[in-house]
Amino acid sequence: MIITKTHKLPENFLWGASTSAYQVEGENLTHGKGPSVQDTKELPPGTSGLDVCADFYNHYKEDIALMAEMGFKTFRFSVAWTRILPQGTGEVNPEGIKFYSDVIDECIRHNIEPLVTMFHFDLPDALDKKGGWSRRESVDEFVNFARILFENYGDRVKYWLTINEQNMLTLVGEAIGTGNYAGVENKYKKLYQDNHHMLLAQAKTMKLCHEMLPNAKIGPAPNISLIYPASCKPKDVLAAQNFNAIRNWLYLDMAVFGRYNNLVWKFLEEQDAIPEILPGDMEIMASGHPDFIAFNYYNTSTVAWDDGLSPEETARKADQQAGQSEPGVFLSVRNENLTTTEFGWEIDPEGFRATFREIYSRYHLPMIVTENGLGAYDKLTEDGKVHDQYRIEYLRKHIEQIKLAVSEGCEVMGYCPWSAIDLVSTHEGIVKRYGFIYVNRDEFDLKDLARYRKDSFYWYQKVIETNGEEL
Ligand code: BGP
Repeated sequence: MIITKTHKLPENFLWGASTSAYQVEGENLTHGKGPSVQDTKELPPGTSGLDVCADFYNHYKEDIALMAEMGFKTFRFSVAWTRILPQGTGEVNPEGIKFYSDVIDECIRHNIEPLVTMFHFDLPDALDKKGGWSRRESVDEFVNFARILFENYGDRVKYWLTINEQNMLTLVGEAIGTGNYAGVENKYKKLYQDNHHMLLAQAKTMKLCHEMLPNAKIGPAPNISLIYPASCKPKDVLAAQNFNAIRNWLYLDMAVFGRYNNLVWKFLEEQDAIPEILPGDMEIMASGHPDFIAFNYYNTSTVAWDDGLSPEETARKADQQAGQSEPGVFLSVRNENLTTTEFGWEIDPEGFRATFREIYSRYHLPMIVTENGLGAYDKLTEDGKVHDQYRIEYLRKHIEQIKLAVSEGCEVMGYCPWSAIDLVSTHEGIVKRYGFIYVNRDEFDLKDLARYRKDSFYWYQKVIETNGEEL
């Protein structure tokens, strides 16, 4: 299909950007906040702890003012569960309730719509120690937390996201710092039982949101990206379908249709990992109904059929970065058509458009992008500038593809790249920067934490001002 004319983005398009609590706030064990698994995990080597991060906790007014200066229509941030409930359940921390209330008020004062993620990788440590999501009780623990959020912020927050990247928690939880499988006999059995509980918690929360806040909208926020077959060999296509189901469709089929994806079910049968499903569970799953699909997109993946190569050959072909291969199901390979970031992440704007098309044709719900962006070692010049042309290029190419997807009939509500401001990366410390706003600190030297506008800040300001016409 040749597109000669792109459509304009909708007038009320939600331009903004994203952060998450544990990566941006700092003050991680003060002001009444309890530890989450992010605070107790072993830090990736060479990276600083989470006690300061970007110090958003103390700079939120300045930071939101800068977002307003860029013209943000929305700001996606997450609530730290343990700032609200230090133990995950039980006693509420009034200071935590007040902090997010103030953040929300500050957004509204600047006409920025708060887009709130309830859970972004930071399970309360107290609950984790009891077994985390493996326990049935975790479902209602989450719903209890959600109810507190709806009660306290539902008068002002219209857009809610349930769980950030539940698929990544399931697929690569160890790398995120949330998975501990020591002594677990069948890792898949545990992972997909945890996953079942998260899916139940999400469905119940979406239902509760609609009951308590009839004017609010809520959706899941997985990381969705299309999987390509390594070649047009029919078996490679089957392998790509396998991984698409395991990585992507399991999560959205359940959120939208309330049913297990059949390819995933087969995979779980083969792994002896069918989760325990209690009577009534599938009715709960079917009662959720998201209003939209939020998704994070960084890059596509490419897979081949696993044809029983020798271990050496498999290692040669396997994608070192993602390392996501499943014997007999799919084998990840590098896509030689794509360039990579300086951190080795493939860059694929057209895959972004393909992902929109695929999600929309499967689910027919409005979509909002809640993460997309490029991590780099940005440098602050002596006169306080950051020339991040590479980031501008990356974002421009991705926004062009949103416009094409919209012109093809995909409903897109908004775009929130990662990240609004520099923050601590999940794996690579604070020196891997994503923000439009530079935070003056190094990995271990906190400097003065002053904020500087990067070149991308001024560029994005223009993009928003022209509703994406000027890229
Ligand atoms: C996503 C997470 C974010 C963020 C981002 C970038 O998976 O939702 O929290 O960390 O990836 O990844 P990284 O920080 O590893 O560069």
